[in-house]
Amino acid sequence: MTGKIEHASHDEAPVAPPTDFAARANVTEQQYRDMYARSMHDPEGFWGDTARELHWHAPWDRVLDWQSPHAQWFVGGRTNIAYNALDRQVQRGLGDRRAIVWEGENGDIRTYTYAELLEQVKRAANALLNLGVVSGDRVTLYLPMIPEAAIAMLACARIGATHSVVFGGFSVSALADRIQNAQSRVLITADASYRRGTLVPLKGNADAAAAQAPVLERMLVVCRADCDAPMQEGRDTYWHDALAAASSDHDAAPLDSEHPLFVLYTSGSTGKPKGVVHTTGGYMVGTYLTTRTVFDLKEDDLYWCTADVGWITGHSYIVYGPLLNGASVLMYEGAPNHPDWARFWDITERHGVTVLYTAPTAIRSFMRAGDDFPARHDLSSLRLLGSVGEPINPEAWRWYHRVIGGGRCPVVDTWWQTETGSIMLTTLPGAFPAKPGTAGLPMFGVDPAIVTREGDDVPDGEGGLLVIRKPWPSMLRTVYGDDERYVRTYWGEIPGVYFAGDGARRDADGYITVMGRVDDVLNVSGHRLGTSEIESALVGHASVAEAAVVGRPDEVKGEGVVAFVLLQNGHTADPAELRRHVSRVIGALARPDAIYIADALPKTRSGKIMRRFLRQVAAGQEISGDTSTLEDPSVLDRLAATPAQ
Ligand code: 6R9
Repeated sequence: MTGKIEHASHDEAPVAPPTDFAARANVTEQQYRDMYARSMHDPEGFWGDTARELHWHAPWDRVLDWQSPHAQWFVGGRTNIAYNALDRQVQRGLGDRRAIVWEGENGDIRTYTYAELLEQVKRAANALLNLGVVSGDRVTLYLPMIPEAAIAMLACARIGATHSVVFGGFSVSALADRIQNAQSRVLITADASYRRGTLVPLKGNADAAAAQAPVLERMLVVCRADCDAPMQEGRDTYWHDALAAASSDHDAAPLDSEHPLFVLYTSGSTGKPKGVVHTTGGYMVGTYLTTRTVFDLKEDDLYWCTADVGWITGHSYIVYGPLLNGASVLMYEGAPNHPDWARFWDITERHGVTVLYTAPTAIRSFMRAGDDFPARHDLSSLRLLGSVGEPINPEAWRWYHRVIGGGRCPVVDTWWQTETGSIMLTTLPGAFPAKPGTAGLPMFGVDPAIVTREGDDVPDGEGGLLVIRKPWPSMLRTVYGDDERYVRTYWGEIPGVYFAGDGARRDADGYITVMGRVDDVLNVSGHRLGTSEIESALVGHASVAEAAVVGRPDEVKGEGVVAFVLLQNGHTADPAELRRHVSRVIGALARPDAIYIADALPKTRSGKIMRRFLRQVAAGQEISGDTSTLEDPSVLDRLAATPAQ
């Protein structure tokens, strides 16, 4: 599938929220305008008041200390995000409310109330302490979508251990790299996970990663499936044994507001994935406020975000933001098409999901599978829909709105990034009409601009680079172990402002349409992948001399991975083996969709690969543009005649 995705144009008809939705909305148009204006002219007052809605063990001295590009929020304050997510809810009388309703792919169902979740988290916190984990240590999590993932994150947060969650789809070597980079002595994993009816052997991967990560000392192993993974004496302990042996008494550690809460690795345009560092207080306040306002949460909602906890969306909008608001969260372990494409709609109907937050790539898959699947289910419990991960094309937006939302649910298209920690742009559901394909207005405290590479403003309606001009509470603080990379990557490209790689334009109403990455980062099914990572995986194979990777439009995945490969002398092409190799090195999500075995790459005289031309070849387009800077323009004709494999 290489169909071109239709992108948002200026003339999409706005879709107003239904009047009854708007009448009950947590934020009205006027409230948004007042709150936003205050967040711009009095940020310290605005954020101080918001933060005071949560519990602080000790008050802050200053709301913001901005030594550009380093921010500290709620300086000197002490708090604990797990305390705010759990103990505070129980104290507010919400102990019996459902915190997590979990459904396994195989049909298992477990429910935790806030009181039950708190008890589990306290035991897990003590279990970690019993392993010798202390505040400031990094703990790596490599887990399926099971409640223990949230419990483990919150347990780390409770004792001040910094969690590093690695997506369960990542390979052994990607896991080992992250364990080693974070210098993490403890890994929490599971025996296996259900995915499309088969068992994914997480513990086997964890064992293999441990062999490549000498820093690792201990493993806690959740028994999700059959519990028959081999356990290494002295190193591995079953989670259930460790929790049973641990006390259920634990006081949350009063942590400095800037204490590192987690590291989350994400791809950039160069080098290895970066460990994005988020801290405690600012991230807590940012996810708390955005969850309440964007998802319009009410007491009786059952909120479902279909992301994986291995990504930022899972951190901010499955675990922290919803629990900080006392929400009931649905969590699902498995694939959207198991046993068939109606699984999400079956879950929605049976559990009565009211707010659904998913990704454009999933929506496009549902569209292709056909309207019959949602039609088999009663989706009338839904009242609000959300989208995240990549630009949503208007056609998919309208389908989501009409077929899933029955035409009555607002759709919030939310733009943000691992680095931003919380939602930055969206159209608040009861406050403004939405424009299909357009994220919309800035969230509180967010000061966006569309600029040129030199930092000059671009007129409304024209494309440019999306930057943020002021610090915000949930912004990343640094790159783990490499602050210089933080400064250079995010604040050095366009001096004085935050830039993380997206192109966008703004219309006359101030709505911002994010058009996608302008750097060498691909967005494949909503997952970020650096082309350089895939290239270095490919050149790591004995048969490959050189590789260049680009994206091509893909009807379902948004972008597909296309690799141009030059072979070493004497080697023959084996595209299937190269795909397996990329899966082994990074994970199946990075596997190339098409491979071109080339005899040369289009390079400038200074040796720089001109990816622009490779993108044209990959998309099956005519070569266009100035080829005179190429050392050997005939390379392009030969490439265009090369079959993709
Ligand atoms: C939350 C998340 C971030 C990149 C980002 C952009 C793309 C995410 C989007 C969107 C257009 C949206 N992106 N949401 N583009 N509209 N609503 O996805 O974080 O994995 O770090 O990816 O995803 O390109 O720069 P992350």
